[in-house]
Amino acid sequence: MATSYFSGVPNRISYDPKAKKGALAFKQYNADEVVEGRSMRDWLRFSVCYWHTFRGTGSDPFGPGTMVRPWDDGSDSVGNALKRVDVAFDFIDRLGAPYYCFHDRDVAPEGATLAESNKNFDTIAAKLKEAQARTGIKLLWGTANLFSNPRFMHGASTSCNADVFAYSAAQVKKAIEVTNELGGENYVFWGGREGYMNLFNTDMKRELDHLAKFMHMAHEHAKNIGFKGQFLFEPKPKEPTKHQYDYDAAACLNFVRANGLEGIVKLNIETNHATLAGHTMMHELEYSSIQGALGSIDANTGDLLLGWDTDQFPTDIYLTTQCMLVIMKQGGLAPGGVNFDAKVRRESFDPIDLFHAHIGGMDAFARGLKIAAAMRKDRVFEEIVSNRYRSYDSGIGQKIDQGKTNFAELEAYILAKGNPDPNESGRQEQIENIINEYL
Ligand code: XUL
Ligand code: CO
Repeated sequence: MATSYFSGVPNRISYDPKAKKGALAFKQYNADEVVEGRSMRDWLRFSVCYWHTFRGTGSDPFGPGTMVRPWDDGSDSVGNALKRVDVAFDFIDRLGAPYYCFHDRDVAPEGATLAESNKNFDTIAAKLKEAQARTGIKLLWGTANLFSNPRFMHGASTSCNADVFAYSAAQVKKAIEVTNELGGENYVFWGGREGYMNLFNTDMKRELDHLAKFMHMAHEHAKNIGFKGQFLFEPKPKEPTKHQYDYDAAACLNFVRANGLEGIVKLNIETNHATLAGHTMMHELEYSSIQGALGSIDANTGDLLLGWDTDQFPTDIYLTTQCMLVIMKQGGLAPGGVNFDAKVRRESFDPIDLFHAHIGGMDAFARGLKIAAAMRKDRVFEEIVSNRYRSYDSGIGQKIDQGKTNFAELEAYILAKGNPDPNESGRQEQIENIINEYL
């Protein structure tokens, strides 16, 4: 590539805790530093997302785009998309993130027909493949955009229009094939417009059955082409529809079990989606993880006062510590990773803001990783939790845990005893103080 659009930025952002405040340097993320026997690079598996970082315009419902992107001529041409690949890999390489991910339509322009779109996608995929080989940057996951084009107004695989179902299948078929060709380690299904606006015009059962059929066909195709990546659902409760079928981890896992998709689909949990569902990120992570279904995360955060999916970069150490506690407890995320499904705000329109944003997110997660490791070393929560449940370690509690008792025996036990042993304090305030001692 001739000249870089980031010539003022170091060739590789370095770990330099002594660099001046706000410098383009990591203060926490030291890729090779080993934490609990694994490098930070391998624990965190950071990924840059193409749609926000290279296609985000800064538009919102009240105004058009604000981003200044001197490499982009604003057109939907293949030439512009090819040039964007060079800029994207220059950016990701300087940042030192090992992964990226995309929707089909972020990287390549949609054509007048599916055949034309596929041709454009192939042209760009060839360039992506070459850029991956040159830089060593890998594809964390691919996905298909089944929500922007007006044809998806009623949904994709849950559309009332069977032709739209067929179109969606064809588009996903191609997106899985390209993901496979690029060595993608996962393939994500975010529901887009799979949900409803009005139950009076909706056959919910039929729509959900169609979604299940779609997923089985996707699995079948992945097997046929030898795609080894992990399938992931990305739960989100609302926006754009008022009720998305993949509402939260619980709704997704119920769908998975109800439709024989166990072992086929895990979850990609996103912070701002968790909070839109009225959950914390830690809740969604823990709920998925205890069922062996936490596959990957979309790392971002919402705004406490704005009610929509603002997709801001995560900077809150409390949040990243909670994420890392759950992720470390399950031994990591691989083949998933930490994908920044996050965008710079529309007032931050300079290219350099993209670096500050990602450096901040990576440092926040690296700090969360180190804090979580320190807590784990001291076994703070393990001891608090195991002590709290110790009544199940012997006697009647052990019998309950082992499934070796019944209502009659439990009745006899408590009648003989008179009253349960007294409860103990949950010590929540003390626990919160302990957490602050580590931050
Ligand atoms: C939408 C969202 C998507 C998915 C990929 O809220 O998070 O960008 O991550 O389709
Ligand atoms: Co997402």
